[in-house]
Amino acid sequence: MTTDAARQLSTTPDAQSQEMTDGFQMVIDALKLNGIDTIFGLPGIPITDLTRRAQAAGVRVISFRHEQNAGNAAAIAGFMTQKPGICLTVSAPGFLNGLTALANATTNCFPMILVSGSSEREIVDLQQGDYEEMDQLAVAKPLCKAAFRVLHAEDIGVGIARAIRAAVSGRPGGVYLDLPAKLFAQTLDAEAGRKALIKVVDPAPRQIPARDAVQRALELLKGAKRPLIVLGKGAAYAQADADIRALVENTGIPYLPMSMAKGLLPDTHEQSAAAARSYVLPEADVVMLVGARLNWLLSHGKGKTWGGKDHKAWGGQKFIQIDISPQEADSNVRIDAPLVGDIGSCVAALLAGIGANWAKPPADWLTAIAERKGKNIGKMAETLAKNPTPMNFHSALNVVRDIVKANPDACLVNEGANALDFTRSIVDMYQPRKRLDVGTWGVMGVGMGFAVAAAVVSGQPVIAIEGDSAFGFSGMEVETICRYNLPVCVVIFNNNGVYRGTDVNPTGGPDVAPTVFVKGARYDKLIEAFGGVGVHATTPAELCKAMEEALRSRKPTLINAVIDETAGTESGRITSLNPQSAKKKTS
Ligand SMILES: Cc1ncc(C[n+]2csc(CCOP(=O)(O)OP(=O)(O)O)c2C)c(N)n1
Ligand SMILES: [Mg+2]
Repeated sequence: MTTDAARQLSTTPDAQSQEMTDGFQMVIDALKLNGIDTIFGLPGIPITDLTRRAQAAGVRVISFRHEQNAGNAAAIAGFMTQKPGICLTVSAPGFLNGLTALANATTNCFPMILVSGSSEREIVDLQQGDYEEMDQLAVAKPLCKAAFRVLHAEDIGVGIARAIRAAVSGRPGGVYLDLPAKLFAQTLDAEAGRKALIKVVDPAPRQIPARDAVQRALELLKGAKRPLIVLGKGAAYAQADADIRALVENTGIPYLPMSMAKGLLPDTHEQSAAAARSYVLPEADVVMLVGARLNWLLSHGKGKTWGGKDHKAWGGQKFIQIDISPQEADSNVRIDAPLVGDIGSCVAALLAGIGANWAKPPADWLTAIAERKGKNIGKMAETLAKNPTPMNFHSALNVVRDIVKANPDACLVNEGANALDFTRSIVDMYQPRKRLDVGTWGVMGVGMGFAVAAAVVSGQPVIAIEGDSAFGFSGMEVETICRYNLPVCVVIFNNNGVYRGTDVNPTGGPDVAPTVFVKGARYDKLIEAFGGVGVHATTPAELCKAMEEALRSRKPTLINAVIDETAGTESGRITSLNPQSAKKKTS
């Protein structure tokens, strides 16, 4: 502990008349006052003492090896708890390392606050070349929901209150808070400091939908012959689990969960139409979107996926869209009944209107879906039962699927291309907010940050299913996992590369193809360097044994699961997004 910190902590009530506080303490006090008990970060000038003193003050400080991973941890902690996750970094390069996570949080509507120390304003603004000089506020602004800078210690309370409100109110997102080095050292009378703090009252106020908008939505739903509900990540975030389930069950309408809404209702629910997705999207006549945006993940609500004649044509659906942002409707196609408000309030209002006597959807619609589902699930069961050598995605995921079923409390982190797509479609989730993945951007690198935060926030075991490429983006955090002794079981689906391991260099030169890694790499050895458990698994039986043991022991574990290097496809399920030149190949 620094002498400053020791002095601070040893201040007795008797000395209260001269009791002073400082910028460091004000930041810690402001966070604690607002129920923030964890900081994800990476120390260095000017925030090293802030990390020490936060820990001394009882805040849990999780120290990472790279700021991007700390940022991703903060973001997913925000998603899981509805409290803004805090990522703390040093200036310029540390800030920039955290910025990708901040931008990703904003894109995904995860509430987080990137708090970065910064260099001396006078020097930065005159561009005189300070240590880690950068106008961080200006850089952050276009990439987040709001950005603030605090110059005076007495404004720290306001700065943190504004950051919290911006992060969690309305549509949640990433917020940047710039704290210049000089701020931390400023002192002020402790009593004045205490009075300048703000405990934010009702940081995410409910937004009640208008009655006529609810009525319009209900009318549309009532007239539907082939209705469908789409549950998005926003619905999972809302923590309105019981009401959302009641909405689905009381109406009897089939539903599709988006990736991170899996488990909001158990994926095995009879009304889940996930296994008949390609049938229900084009066939539905009224679609109710609950916290789901019509972005690329839903093919923008148009094109062949939705029954349109070509990739730009609209299908015939009418849409009801529940969203907290009044600007979301009509972003891609016409929304016939926008319902603006927080998801909990909107769903509660709909439920009240639906009552007990709502007519279930026509039987022919439900039967047609059930038939497709049955057929597809049967086909998948056949594929999963095969036991090829080497192991492929399916035979490995058959194991993961059973392990997750037996451990429904565990969080499932997932990234990769094939490793992502196959896991999403094969592994059922049973509880809300347990599936944490690459989200709106399909970004690689969230894996270990998400895994650390999920373990810290939930106290439950975490299973991370990682493509070997995906893992590489955050792999050094296995040291963090070991250091904090977190119950994380990382499973690397090692197919020797990005998408597959079979590409060859067409020139015949010594460099391998751009998508190919060292063949037969032993990722399991990495975690052993830090005292964790490493396992090399080449069969489903070995994988099963290792995962069961990891979940039982709660020891940090990394399983190198060897997957057939020919098994994957280019970009997984989104091959079509790769640009194809119209130019004829000459060779
Ligand atoms: C930050 C970032 N960089 C690059 C990509 C492009 N990309 C998409 S998936 C992927 C890796 C796929 O390989 P792997 O994780 O091994 O999964 P596999 O398909 O082999 O199972 C990459 C590099 C991305 N999505 N995000
Ligand atoms: Mg791979």
